Amino acid sequence: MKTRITELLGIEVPIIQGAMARIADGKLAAAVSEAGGLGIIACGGAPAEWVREQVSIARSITNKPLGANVMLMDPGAAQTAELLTELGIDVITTGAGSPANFLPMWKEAGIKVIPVVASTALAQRMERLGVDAVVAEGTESGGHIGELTTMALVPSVCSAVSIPVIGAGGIANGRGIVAAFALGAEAVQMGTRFLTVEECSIADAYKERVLAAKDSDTIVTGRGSGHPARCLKNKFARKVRSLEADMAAHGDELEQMYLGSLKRAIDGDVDNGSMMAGQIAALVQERKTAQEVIDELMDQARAFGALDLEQMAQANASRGE
Ligand code: TUI
Repeated sequence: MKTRITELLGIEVPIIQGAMARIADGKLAAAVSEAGGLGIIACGGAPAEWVREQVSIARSITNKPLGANVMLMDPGAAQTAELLTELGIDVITTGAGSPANFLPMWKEAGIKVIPVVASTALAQRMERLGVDAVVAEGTESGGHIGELTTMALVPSVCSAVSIPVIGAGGIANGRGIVAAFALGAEAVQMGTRFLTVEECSIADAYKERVLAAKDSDTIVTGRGSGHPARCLKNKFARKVRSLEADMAAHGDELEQMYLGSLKRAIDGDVDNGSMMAGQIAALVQERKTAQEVIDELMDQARAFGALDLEQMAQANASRGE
């Protein structure tokens, strides 16, 4: 199917795999791209050698368009930004800040740039800078989050900008895709839905927690330190929340706890790790391949017979005319 996003990126279905820090590697991203969506390698916190290796792994699996994410709070963001340009990545998404400093370099190299935004004001600033599209990510998402819900953010961003908008946060099935399009999106980004696919390399114990999660099983840590992040409830998250009640007394201890917390989760320590996941983990109930997930999502979305996704995307593309 065609929307402004599938045309812009040269992909077959309007589904982008969210960049999940320390999780979304070359193997996962390649599987999603090969299935017709856009796979994204998450470079946040990763050394240059790892990024180089993952891009090479992905390229050995697929020749289809491939993306990478630069986490702007990462102290190594500038180095990653340059490396990805050198490696000739097709698409760069950014998170947790403004990519203004890197934009001229990326555009010069012909890279499609898609910042993730959590507010309408930032979406407008990004459009003025000349980005290709934005991901409007609601607070239902896993990982680092803003305040606004997808339901409020996506239509607000769509009314304020003319570039295409990708909806994200709380989307994991065909209903979610159709809902995002109804709000004005021309594609969706999903992270949590891809946590349990075969090509995702996290420990089985983490996957089992995602599969078992109910809708009330996520919690937001880090509000106290100004870096809110949604993860599954566990011993780690509860301890962080209780220490956050008194930041002055526990700031140092919290910093120690966060060190390596993503890696612990990915390695299967479901008690002491931070298992990032979105609220929609409740809907993720099976293990499939990336190809099976993408096929199922598109079948489900199309099954809402009265709602033609391509027609909706065309209407969304001509908004404001
Ligand atoms: O970036 C994300 N999600 C992430 S990053 C990440 S890595 C991490 N590791 C450990 C602890 C915490 C994080 C995990 N998940 N999503 C995109 C996103 N960007 N969400 C919200 C924002 C955002 C917030 C404020 C973007 C810009 C912004 O303001 C920038 C400005 O200049 O106004």
